[in-house]
Order: sequence, then structure tokens, then C-alpha cells
Amino acid sequence: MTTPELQQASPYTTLDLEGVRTVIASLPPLAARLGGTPAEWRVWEVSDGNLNMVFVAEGPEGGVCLKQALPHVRVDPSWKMPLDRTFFEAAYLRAVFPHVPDLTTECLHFDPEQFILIVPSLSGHTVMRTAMMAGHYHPAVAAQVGDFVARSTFATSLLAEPFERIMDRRICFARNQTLTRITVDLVLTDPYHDHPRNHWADPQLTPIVAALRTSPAVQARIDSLRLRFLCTPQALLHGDLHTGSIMTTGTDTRIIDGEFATYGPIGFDAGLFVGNLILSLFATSDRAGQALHLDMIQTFWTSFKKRFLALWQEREWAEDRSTLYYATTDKSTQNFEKSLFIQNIFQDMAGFCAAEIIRRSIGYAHVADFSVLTDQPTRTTRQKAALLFAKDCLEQKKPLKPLADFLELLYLHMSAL
Ligand code: SR1
Ligand code: MG
Repeated sequence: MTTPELQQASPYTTLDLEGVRTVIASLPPLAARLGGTPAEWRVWEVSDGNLNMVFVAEGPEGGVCLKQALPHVRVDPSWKMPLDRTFFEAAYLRAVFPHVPDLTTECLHFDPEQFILIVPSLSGHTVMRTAMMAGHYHPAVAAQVGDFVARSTFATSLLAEPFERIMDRRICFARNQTLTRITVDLVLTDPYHDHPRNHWADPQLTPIVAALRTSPAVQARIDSLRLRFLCTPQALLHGDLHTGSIMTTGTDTRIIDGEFATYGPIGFDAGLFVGNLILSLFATSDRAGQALHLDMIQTFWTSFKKRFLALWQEREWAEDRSTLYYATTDKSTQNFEKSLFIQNIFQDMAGFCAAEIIRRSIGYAHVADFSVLTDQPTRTTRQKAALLFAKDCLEQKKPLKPLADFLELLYLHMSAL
């Protein structure tokens, strides 16, 4: 897939509900998917994220979800933005869908002039964050997300494909610079400086923000994470894997919204997901709910690691060993290299998880999780605990060893709840 064509035959227009109906009616395979006549279809808007317009259209036979980029950030029209993000989301789906058909949606149609992406609708599914805020925690979902991260990243890494294919894909996604800039600024830079986009309502968080900004260890770690994000193209990342980018029925889970896709360190996707689980954990009052969150973090990591290593093992049975980049047949060298590779992903995961907790608490685009806590002192205590956990994570002198040390640090900060 090449980058979007800039000369357009028909000028871009933002769709309304009738425009959505007209677009779908003009695409016979999609119209057939809905069934009936266009007049019978129900079309409604479900825009929920910060950037785009999203609609669902349903007919007697089925439904589709239509997403269109706006020339600005949806929640802030003064923040102008090019339209090409749906191109990258379509390209991401086309790259990963063959490897995770049970865990994401298929790109049914992409219009490079109107920047419209159409996928099957998920009307029986709920956004994972919404489900968790209502107290529905499903450890099985964490296992599925672990599986998704393992399969989507392994398949698009040098462990699975010749470098020529990886390089071609890197060239394509290297153009996703508007959204990569958002990540570099909003996740990995702004919270550590004074910036008008940062905000927090509770003045009791201010001393922690000051401590984050004056801690040399935090600054150094964030600098190194920013470099890793930009200079470690291990695999094609989803790029925005928070719990609002996951829809689930509790049994069937789909990862959506891959518009931030870019090549980067695998631990970035893992870290954003775990960071959002931890934000939800700190916003959860009952002990049983907290225990389920801990279970989800462990389940996610175990599932990711198991699947990633299994895929790696399968690849070693390739007949042409010259296509392998870790080609040694010596088992102990192999195991050593693999364990180092996985440990590095874990280190990245811990760092990006901390950065995600911080940006979702004091930067731009906070999470809604804490809004379930109506008692202000309780909310303050919990937000402070989450931020202090993240700060501690970034300040660790020795790398946190996979899981046990990370969880110990988490337990330590949970004792403030
Ligand atoms: C201006 S975009 C703000 C945030 O929304 C998206 O979901 C990403 O998380 C981004 O950082
Ligand atoms: Mg999104």
C-alpha cells in the first residue's frame, strides 16, 4: 500500500447521517451486507474518541461501522490536522488482520479521497473501559489482548519476515508522522514540562507533578523511552492500545482504532495496555475487583510471552534457515537470546506503562476511570497512588525483572488505597 494520493478527484466533505447512508448505498457489497433498502437502514453516530467521526449503519441483514477523519481534532476544532490517519488505520488493518482475524476487524472499504474507513460493526460489543468502569472485569480479555500483541507484532517483525518486506512496511508507516508527533508530544514529552495542554483539577497532585519534573531519574528514563519509541522499529505497533481501543462481549474481543500505527518497540503496545489496567485498578474500590485487575496484568503478560515464544519456535522449523535472523541451532544460546529479547520487551513495557499512567492523569486526554469515584478525597488518594507508582517505576535504578518485581512495586503502592 502506498501513501495517500494528494490530488483528489472529488473534494473532501464531512459526512452527516444521510451522507453515510448514500456512501454505503453506493457500495454494492456493503449494501448487500446490510440487506433491505437504504431507506430501511438505521444510521447513527457513535463518535467516542478524540479524533474522528464514527457512525454505525444497520440493516435487516447486518451492519457496518464507518469512520471518517476530520480536518481537525474532533474534540478541539481549533487543533487542525491532516486527514491521512484513516489511511494508516486501513493499512494497519490490512497488515495485521491476516494474523489476528479473530481479534480485530477487517477493512471492508477505504476511500482515499474522503478518508473513510468501513469495517464490520461491533454492536454487540462494549468498550473495555466502559465495561470495567461498570465492574465487569474479564481476565479472558487480558489473555486475548496478550495474544493479539504477540501475533500482530511477531508477524510484522524481522523474526517472521525478510527484511525487504519489513523495510517496505516501515517506509509506509514512517509517513504516519502527525499521529506519531501526538504520541511523542502528549505521551513522552509534555507532562514533564509546563505545557498548556497539561491539566489536572486537583491541586493535591501538583507536588507530585513538580517532583516528576525535577527528578533527574525520571527525566533520564523518559528521554530514553522517547528514543526507544523512535529508534527501535521492532514491529508494527497498534500505537494507542488503551482500554478504549478494545471492544468485547466478555468472550469475543476486538482491537480497534489502529490509526496511530507505526514501527516501534513491542513493549509500547504492551505498556499502554498495562498502564490502562493499572489506572483502572487504582480507580477500583473493592478488593475483589483489584485482585481481578492483578490477575489480568499477569494473564496479559503470560499470554503475550507464551504466544510470542511459540511463534518464534515455529519459525525455527523453517526449511530455509538462511531466512532466520536468529539462526543459531545451539539451544542454550537460543534460549539466552530469546530470554534477553523478552526481558527487553518487559523493560519497555514497564517504562511505557508508567508514561501512560502519567499522561492520562496530568497531560492531555485523561481517562474516565476515576470518574466513578464520587468522593473527592478518595479520588485524590487513588490518583496520587497511581502517579507515585508510575514515578517509582521510572526511577528504578535496576531493571525490574519480569513480573515479580513489577508486581511487588504495584502492591507497595496499592497499600496507600
Ligand atoms: C489529540 S489526540 C489525543 C489522544 O487521543 C488518542 O486516543 C490518543 O491516545 C491521543 O494521544
Ligand atoms: Mg482512538
